[in-house]
Amino acid sequence: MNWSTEDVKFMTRALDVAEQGRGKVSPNPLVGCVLVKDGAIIAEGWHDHLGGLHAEQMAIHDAESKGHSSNGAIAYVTLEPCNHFGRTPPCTEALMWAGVKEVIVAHYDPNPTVRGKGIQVLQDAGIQVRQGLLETEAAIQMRPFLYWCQHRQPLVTVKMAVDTNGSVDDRNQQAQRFTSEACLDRVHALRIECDAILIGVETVVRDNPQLTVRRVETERQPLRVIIDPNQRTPKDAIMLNDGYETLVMGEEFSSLAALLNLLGDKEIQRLMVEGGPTTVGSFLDQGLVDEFYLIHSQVTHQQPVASNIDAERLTSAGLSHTSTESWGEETVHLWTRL
Ligand code: AOF
Ligand code: ZN
Repeated sequence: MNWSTEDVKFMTRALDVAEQGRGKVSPNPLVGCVLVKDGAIIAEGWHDHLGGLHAEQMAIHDAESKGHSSNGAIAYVTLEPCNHFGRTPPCTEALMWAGVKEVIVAHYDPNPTVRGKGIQVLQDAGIQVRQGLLETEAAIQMRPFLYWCQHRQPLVTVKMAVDTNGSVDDRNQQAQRFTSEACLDRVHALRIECDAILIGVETVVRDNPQLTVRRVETERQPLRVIIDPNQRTPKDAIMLNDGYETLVMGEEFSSLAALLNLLGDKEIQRLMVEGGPTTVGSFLDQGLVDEFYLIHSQVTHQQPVASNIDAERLTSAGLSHTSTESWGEETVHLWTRL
């Protein structure tokens, strides 16, 4: 397909506006839409939060509220318009009703209730449809949704912080944080993009963590999951008493694949593993990690607890080093399954 620089510009904008829903739409994908007439954007919309309008419908409303007619417009949408009655009525009908003459789609919708039908219905109604513009970019943006549609399990993201020698903790002192405030902000921003956060019972016993999102504004908290085969979670653990949901998984879930299936059934599309070396090691050794954020702190522990994570172990778990970022004072290496 030949795409003009104008096409690329408008779809890039649709991808940009979709970002406004980040952390709020799961288990739906991030979706953006712009309406273009005479070479100019007349309206924009995005899927803002779960239960809110779909991107196309918000864009059509936006045009109306600005006094523009959508009749004869071209719609650039990052996801194939839906053709089903879900939490909202079908976007295909909204586009037809609005008189849109052409729809340009970045990525098809792999949701079985929608698959392929959205584009077909629009074409049957005489609307021109082209698909595939910035498809890779859209796939990256909605990766957890696409992953879950395909596997019915969550994408697994690990976060682990290590000191200058690769240690995760200091036996010398009470458990405490050893990364910067700015780094912690980034961790909370990552948490809100995940539907669930998992740790092993060791971490609960030693740190008694909250595992909530506190440093970024949010209306929902990720589900918390503790792997606890021998029922060692203290009854007074914060996570069991703060009013937010926590699942304690017993020995029947020592097979992690079964646990991932269960979370997939609960529409958990992205799981963050924040556990210690044992929990993280099990996920790695079973080849279940899709992304690994390895945070390098500048601190040196007195009595180190080895993470046992190095390039060789990550590589044998099927991961490749894809980027290096700065999170406050820390250097973060991202490893992903390609
Ligand atoms: C669109 N535009 O902005 C989004 C779509 O149950 P619902 O109504 O929330 O629909 C959810 C499904 O619709 C979701 O799984 C995905 O297939 C599609 N999302 N479709 O046309 C949008 N967010
Ligand atoms: Zn829709």
